[in-house]
Amino acid sequence: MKKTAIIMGSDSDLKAMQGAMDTLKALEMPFAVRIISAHRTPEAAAAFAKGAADDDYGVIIAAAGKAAHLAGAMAANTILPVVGVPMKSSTLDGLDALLSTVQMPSGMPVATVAIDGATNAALLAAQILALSDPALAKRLSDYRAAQTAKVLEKDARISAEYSNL
Ligand code: RP5
Repeated sequence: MKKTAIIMGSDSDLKAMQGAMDTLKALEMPFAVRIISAHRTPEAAAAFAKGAADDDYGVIIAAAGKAAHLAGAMAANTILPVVGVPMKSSTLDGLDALLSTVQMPSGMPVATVAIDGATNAALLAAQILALSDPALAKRLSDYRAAQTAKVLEKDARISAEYSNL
């Protein structure tokens, strides 16, 4: 299976991205975790994106906060799908990063998930790679079924406890 890259602009993004690592692990997907910044290490960012397809990556997840250009910088240097995760910051609650990540110009797409949406970024990566991997597609279907069962179980429990019919 092709690898997924989880790139973060700073080690301060690590905690918010834990959900992506947990989800990829649960789906038995190989992934690399790197700290690469569009602004602080721009050469490394370009080099990673340019080499990613040859290095057997299939999807790049790029998480950054504030004036978040990491996902766009990745997209500029590869035709691999890039999933952008805007990071919540202390000053503008992530709205700055959301707009910076989502407002890509036509011709250069970044699939942007919610602010701190690490888990959905991993699931989107899985869905992309599952197109050519039936075993992964089965694990994704099982993941969905388990999620559905959990909600149905909560509905039954809460309904029995709180309804007054
Ligand atoms: C962004 O700036 C990073 O992705 C991080 O979310 C934010 C703050 O970085 P630090 O100053 O905490 O390293 O580039």
